[in-house]
Amino acid sequence: MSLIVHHLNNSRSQRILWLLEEIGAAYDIKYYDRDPITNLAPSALIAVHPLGKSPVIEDDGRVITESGAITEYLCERHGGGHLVPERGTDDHTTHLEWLHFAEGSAMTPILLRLYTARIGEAAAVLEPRIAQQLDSHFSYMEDRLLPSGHFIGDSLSAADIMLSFPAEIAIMQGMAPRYPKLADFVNRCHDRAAWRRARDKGGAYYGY
Ligand SMILES: N[C@@H](CCC(=O)N[C@@H](CS)C(=O)NCC(=O)O)C(=O)O
Repeated sequence: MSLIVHHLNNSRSQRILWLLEEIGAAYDIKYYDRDPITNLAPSALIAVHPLGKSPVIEDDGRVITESGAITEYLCERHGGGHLVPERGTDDHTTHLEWLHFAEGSAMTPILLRLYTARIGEAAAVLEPRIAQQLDSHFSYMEDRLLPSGHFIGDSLSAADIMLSFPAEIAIMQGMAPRYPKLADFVNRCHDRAAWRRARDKGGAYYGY
């Protein structure tokens, strides 16, 4: 089989497994476990790509990194037109915006909070700005979720899959009461048969 996902437990690569299950592509998984103390990826991932991060995929020997790029690549190469609005439409442009918002914008305050939480009082001066940015990004998602339960159109898109990761973090951090539509969105993602297949194949995923 030529398509391989280098998959780290409890990580963003879970949504790549989900995407592959949704489009019905055949793939193999190479598993990597986070260090139980540092929570970092093992050095074996550096042998795959210098950044040593996950997800990384290999397709016919071509190594590809970055969730957003991997998602676009897999949809185009193996997606058969599923999960992406028709090119040239306004929905396609909106889809690109959301797909890249997930890593390019939403993850920034999430990661800042993750790191500053470890240094406690020393980070107090940054806290108001981080809290404001977290609320700004999650509120934007909450407000733009459509009555269909998706970010674009009436059905699941690749952008929904990308956005599921920051949405899951909001819910894991206890924000469901503040963002109830995001909480529903996460529940509906997890109810999908393809999501459950991916979870079963991927192993540990934050207790979900
Ligand atoms: N923007 C990258 C982020 C990749 C990333 O940071 N992955 C995390 C997993 S969620 C990772 O590999 N962390 C392990 C480490 O940094 O050692 C993407 O979306 O692919």
